[in-house]
Amino acid sequence: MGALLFCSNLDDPEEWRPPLTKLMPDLDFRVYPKFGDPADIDFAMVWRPPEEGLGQFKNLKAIQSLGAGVNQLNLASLPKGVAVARLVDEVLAKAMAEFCVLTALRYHRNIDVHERNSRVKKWEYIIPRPAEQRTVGMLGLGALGGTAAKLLKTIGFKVCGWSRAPKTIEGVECFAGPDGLYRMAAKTSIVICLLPLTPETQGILNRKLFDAMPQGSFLVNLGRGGHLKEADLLAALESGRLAGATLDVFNTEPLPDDHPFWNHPKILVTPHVASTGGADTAATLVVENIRRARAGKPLINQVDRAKGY
Ligand code: NDP
Ligand code: OXD
Repeated sequence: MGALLFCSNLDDPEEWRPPLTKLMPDLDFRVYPKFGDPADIDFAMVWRPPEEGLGQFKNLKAIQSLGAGVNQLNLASLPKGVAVARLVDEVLAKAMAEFCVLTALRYHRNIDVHERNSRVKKWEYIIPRPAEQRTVGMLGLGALGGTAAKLLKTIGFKVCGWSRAPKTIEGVECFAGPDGLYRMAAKTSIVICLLPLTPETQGILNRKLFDAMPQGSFLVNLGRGGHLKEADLLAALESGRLAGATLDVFNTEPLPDDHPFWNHPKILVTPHVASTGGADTAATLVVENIRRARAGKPLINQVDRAKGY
């Protein structure tokens, strides 16, 4: 039987080893760079591939991303014919949906303004509006965006969503395709990005999108740093086109100390914490994928390498 290679500069292998070996006691769990004979490795759990790539593992059947996103794997660089799966489950999706509700309510109930006011002892009564008068737009209606859209709906918000292929979700006004994006943006004063980062979505949070949104709207980026044109955001906040932004993901993480986002009064920086899956709950899914890979079956959450997500 083959061995599993664990390779991450972020994740602790000792968090994964116990739940995986509990479910699969004969699992041969090896941690990069001490993997022994590369020919033994048939399954890899990876956040970012090592610098030399994964080409030396000639018997590799599948790669389990340690994230829900896979852009950091650089799909084109991975050995051809090897299946790739994303790590996303109900626990992660629920935590992400909570974060979306939290950020949407923070803007909807003007908490960002009250936070700023409280620093300068300013008593400003702003009449709260019902959630039904606010439209939130989700960019991405997949495992995460779709779950968040439904939870936002239960709060009372009007919810719109945008995907690549047309979709139907009860209670959510769905848009698709490039022109659908701007039709949706015109209706939504809080846009939340939960897209995968692909060549098509790179830089999609840009001036054209901000100009299509109502004056004084809000942006929440939970996808990847590469979705955002940073200079366009700063200009939109400066002009008042956007009234605030919450950013959880960045081109360089941790965000460098001298980055202008840190001290910006209208930007909330969070350190890639919108959601995360725990090893304990996700181990079942990983073990199932090890079994499937070894049996030559499609993986759970298998990525379409041509589409990039
Ligand atoms: P999915 O693959 O399940 O869904 C992706 C969605 O984006 C789909 O609705 C898809 O459309 C849509 N989409 C993709 N490309 C385009 C396009 N060109 N135009 C319009 N819509 C497009 O992904 P998840 O929901 O699981 O995850 C989304 C992203 O969230 C991840 O890739 C990752 O970057 C990020 N993430 C962030 C975390 C954080 O803590 N900040 C944690 C986990 C993930 P269609 O349905 O038509 O295919
Ligand atoms: C991600 C994750 O892909 O944290 O961002 O899972």
